[in-house]
Amino acid sequence: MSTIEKAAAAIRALRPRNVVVFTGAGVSAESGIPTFRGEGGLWRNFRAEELATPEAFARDPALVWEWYEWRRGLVRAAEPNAAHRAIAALSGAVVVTQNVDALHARAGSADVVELHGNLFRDRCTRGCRRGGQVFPARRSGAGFQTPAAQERPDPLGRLPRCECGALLRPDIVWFGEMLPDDAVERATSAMRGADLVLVIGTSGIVYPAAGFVALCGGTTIEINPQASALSSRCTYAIAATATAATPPLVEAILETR
Ligand code: BV8
Ligand code: ZN
Repeated sequence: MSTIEKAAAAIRALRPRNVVVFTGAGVSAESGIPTFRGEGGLWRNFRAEELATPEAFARDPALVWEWYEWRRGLVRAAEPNAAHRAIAALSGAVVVTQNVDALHARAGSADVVELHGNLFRDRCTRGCRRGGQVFPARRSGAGFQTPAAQERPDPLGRLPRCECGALLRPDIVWFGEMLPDDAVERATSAMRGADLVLVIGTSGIVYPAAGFVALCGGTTIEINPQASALSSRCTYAIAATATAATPPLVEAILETR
């Protein structure tokens, strides 16, 4: 019996009522979005840890904006894959994602907790929040293009600014920054109440996100072609890709409803 079949049998026996799907960059890999630490994980020869920091933005906001606009272009050109779509078929499930690509929402998942923010939202560096909302994603299409570094006559003058005059920044959690309180609360309560957590496509390296999985007292099933820092703590570790293993596990969950 394969590990997928064993895990599916366990799901049928469990008849889970509170399902959480915890995802990392690997769930979007088959949509063509490079992961952070896998092969091809270099983002246009930058590492996330070099640019996804407040210090990098303070040092060279135009470079950081250029990097995020490049990533926005990648994600806009991508489509949710069979794993995102299978997860979206799990009505009532809470998706707790480390990803900022919004592909779960585009696939139709209704209850998504974005631990690390959203690539397509901006926010004011001075903290303006009209009505408690962050600024909506700016115009679609080409989005914000910075000129190449050497042509930046007045980079700050060409960067997106809030109406208060301060720079806008991507509404994303950078390294060294706290996760949004509401996301932490929602993820904590979902994990604590879960009788089944699918852990899909994460190396389990980044904290505090990776620590949420340990809050689940129920069955945890990992899907990852490589062993991760979470594999040994999961009830089942399925060495397969997200699009190969997620649909059969979702089917087993739906059969129990
Ligand atoms: C915090 C948004 C504390 C950015 C991200 C030193 C200095 C500063 C901080 C630290 C430090 N040491 C440790 C820390 C803490 C740090 C951290 O954990 N660092 C790691 C690198 C060690 N964490 C933080 O900084 C967090 N904040 O700690 O604040 C604090 C305390 C007090 C006061 C103030 C602050 C904030 C972390 C959030 C960072 N932002 N994203 C952006 O996207 O630009 S994290 C980034 O990594 C992404 O969100 C990504 O999702 C996430 C986690 O990575 P994974 O998703 O797991 O991706 P990865 O590439 O690693 O793995 C992919 C997996 O998929 C692999 O296992 C692969 O095998 C698998 N895979 C591949 N293909 C497939 C597949 N699986 C299935 N199917 C496939 N086809
Ligand atoms: Zn402002």
